[in-house]
Amino acid sequence: MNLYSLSVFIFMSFFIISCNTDSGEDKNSIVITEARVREVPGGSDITAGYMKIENKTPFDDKLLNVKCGLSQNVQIHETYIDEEDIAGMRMIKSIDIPSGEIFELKPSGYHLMIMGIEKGFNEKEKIKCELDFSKYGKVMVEANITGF
Ligand SMILES: [Cu+2]
Repeated sequence: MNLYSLSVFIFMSFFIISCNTDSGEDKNSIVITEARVREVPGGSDITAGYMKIENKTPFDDKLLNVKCGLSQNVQIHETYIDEEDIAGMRMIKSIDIPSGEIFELKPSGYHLMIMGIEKGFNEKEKIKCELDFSKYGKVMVEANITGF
């Protein structure tokens, strides 16, 4: 059993609160809603980010890369269950987002792993993130900070 993965998984399982962020209704665009980052508990330099990504463009696209304020190191993670029913998570290179579909990054599923956070932040702040898509290019989003 990977204790680290398990503890992070349990830790994230408690995080089920979501907040709304600004949403665009533009046709032919990629629309991000409910972007949020979990507040960092004392002593930790790692947290998770979640959001909904709606591909309103006529082409299938791919999320390739994410950058966020406060951290130089953001990974796209998936959660998996192994043969022994143990949950873990691992980095993946990209997420396919077909035209017309909504892909949700959520607790216990796909998520952003924001690592190496340089300082703590609290719920009054917002975190700017930049998402880079294969065809659509870059999308800026402001993520709310949420607590437990
Ligand atoms: Cu992760």
